[in-house]
Amino acid sequence: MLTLISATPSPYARKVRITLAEKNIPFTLQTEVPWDSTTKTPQYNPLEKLPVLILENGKEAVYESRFILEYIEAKYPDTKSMLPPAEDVDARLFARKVEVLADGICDALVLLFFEKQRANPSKEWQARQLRKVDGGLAALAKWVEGRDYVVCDSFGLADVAAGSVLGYLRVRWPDHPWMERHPELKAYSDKLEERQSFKETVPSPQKISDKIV
Ligand SMILES: N[C@@H](CCC(=O)N[C@@H](CS)C(=O)NCC(=O)O)C(=O)O
Repeated sequence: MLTLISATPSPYARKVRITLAEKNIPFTLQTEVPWDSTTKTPQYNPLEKLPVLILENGKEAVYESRFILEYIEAKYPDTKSMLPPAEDVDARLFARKVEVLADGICDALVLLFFEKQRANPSKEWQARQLRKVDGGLAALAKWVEGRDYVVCDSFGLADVAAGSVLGYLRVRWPDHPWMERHPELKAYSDKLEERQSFKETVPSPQKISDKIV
């Protein structure tokens, strides 16, 4: 059986959990805090980040959410595909572009989260990251306008990635005005959160016990 090292607030890990659930691939969920000294993450990923997908042999692992999703898509061809048909090259590339943008918003949010905890947070650095978040959300809002799913009118990779970052915003950034600014994005996210795979993976904060250096 596969094992996924995951953290409850992680939008990156949620992408993998949603995908495994949508594809009905069984796995053991191993919940950790990647910043704590007890995490097993460095044993499998020299970059010390989760999610990490430990393969069935229990020894090898793949990491980096984007690559894990690619791995699952390639290795489990008999499961529901998260990508448009192979002949629709542009739709496939667009789905991946949406994932790049959604992950980039997550990256900026994570940087902001940790900057806020520093003794003297840099206003300029925070403004720069917030610009990326707001610019990314505005682009996402245009793509989802009037649609239930971003690509090809069916649920797939782009929605996994977009839905994960929007769910992360709800939990970690409840004061961010994205829902008022982009009602279409809120409607899209609300609809996604009704799916079973999303209900099973609603993010929640975690307590970091060790000091991060
Ligand atoms: N680009 C990576 C980002 C993963 C990531 O930043 N994970 C965080 C948890 S949400 C982590 O493990 N951070 C620990 C660290 O950066 O050392 C992915 O998509 O998997």
